[in-house]
Amino acid sequence: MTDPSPHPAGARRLGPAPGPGMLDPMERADRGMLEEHQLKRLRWTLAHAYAHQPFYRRKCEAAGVHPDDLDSLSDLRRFPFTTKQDLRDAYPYGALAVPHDRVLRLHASSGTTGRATVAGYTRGDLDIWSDLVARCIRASGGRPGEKVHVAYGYGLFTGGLGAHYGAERLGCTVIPVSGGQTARQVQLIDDLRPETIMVTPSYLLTIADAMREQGIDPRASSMRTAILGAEPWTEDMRAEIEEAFDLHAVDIYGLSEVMGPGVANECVESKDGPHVFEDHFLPETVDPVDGAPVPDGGEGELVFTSLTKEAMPVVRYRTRDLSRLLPGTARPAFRRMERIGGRSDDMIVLRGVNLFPTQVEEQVLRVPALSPHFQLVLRRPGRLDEMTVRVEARPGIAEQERTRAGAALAEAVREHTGVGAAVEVLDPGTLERSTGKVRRTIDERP
Ligand code: DLL
Repeated sequence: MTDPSPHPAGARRLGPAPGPGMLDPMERADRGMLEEHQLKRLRWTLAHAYAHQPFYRRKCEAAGVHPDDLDSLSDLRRFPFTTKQDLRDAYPYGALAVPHDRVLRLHASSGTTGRATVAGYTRGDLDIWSDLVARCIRASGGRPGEKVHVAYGYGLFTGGLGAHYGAERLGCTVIPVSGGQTARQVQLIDDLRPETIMVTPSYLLTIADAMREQGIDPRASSMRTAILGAEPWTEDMRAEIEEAFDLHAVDIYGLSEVMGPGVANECVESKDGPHVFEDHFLPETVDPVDGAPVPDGGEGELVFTSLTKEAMPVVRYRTRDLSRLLPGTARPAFRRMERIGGRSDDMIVLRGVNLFPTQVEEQVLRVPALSPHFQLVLRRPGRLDEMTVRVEARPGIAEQERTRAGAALAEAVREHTGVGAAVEVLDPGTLERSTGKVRRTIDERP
């Protein structure tokens, strides 16, 4: 049997809400006011994309719709989607809707699932992006005057620079470390004493291990807030990280095609999934197979329409991220998105069963003798696919206990996912450590 979770869901420790005076007017608006605002901005976006994005205009013409056909927000579903393939076909500059001399910066998506897509930003876009990331840091518990350690990678990836300018905008001192050089990260955290860290959850675990190796207790660190995203993570991982560092771990979501980090962020006073910043991004959920609308509350692929972006507006962009839209709580006008369980691209299909690495993560974290460092290896030795979970034991776990933990994990994975998997329990420190977005699945199938 699986050991019971050491971190029962619902035991979340919540942080203090920002005072109403600290919020942007739109964070305090009511739904009616927000929707009025959205409709105005949506009209502008559709007209802008139609006039300046030739690929999107062609799609509209083929579908027989024109921006003037939009009378209400619900009319948006008559408009065609924008897909990753559309943006790839437009590579490098075909999706830009303003002249080059108005584009101040370019970023690119990681390109892990094919050719990269390029994103451009005008001065106005960069300004709004900074405002929104400042909003994220505030929602997470960060305050002006504090220090923010940025360990998201700087460069074409939107994580580093996106976090950086948002922290400056809020009035924080930024420590722009970028990813990698883990020993140095530890030293800088110890010396410069940041209150907040912005980093991928997997890399924060790497940092925790490195601290312990250097004889530093992560719980004694100055950090009180961790703003974690860019990859899927689970509620159990939140508990693991909060316990390891004695801080609040909060979820930040975004994607380069839509802007970068800051499309949605959790509020530390509720920790119940990121609120989508609907004054700038209109979310929908659709059936990932046929694109049919999925009503709020149902699971579907997230689709975003930008409402204010100038350089690269996106209309109904299919993210491939699976989630649900839920009513707002801490920011009542903004809908929340359920924590992303996975991207349709990361879904493993094993002997007919669909599985996301996060489902295995949940089970790993419920076995106390196992560390959160794991990898899934897929092979096809004969005719059938096989999956091996390679997971590290926590330090100081005896051989016998490891064997028991491996068996417990194998059983939990079978019970909760329907997939039979072999489990290899490895020595601590064996698996390659993440310094950015973690790669959980090694697919060696032909
Ligand atoms: O990862 C932007 C970002 C940077 C977000 C820093 C948060 C923090 P891309 O490289 O374009 O942009 O990758 C976007 O990463 O479609 C999701 O699949 C995944 N992702 C991002 N945030 C989360 C999250 C950045 N909080 C892709 N939870 C998205 C789960 C996330 N997945």
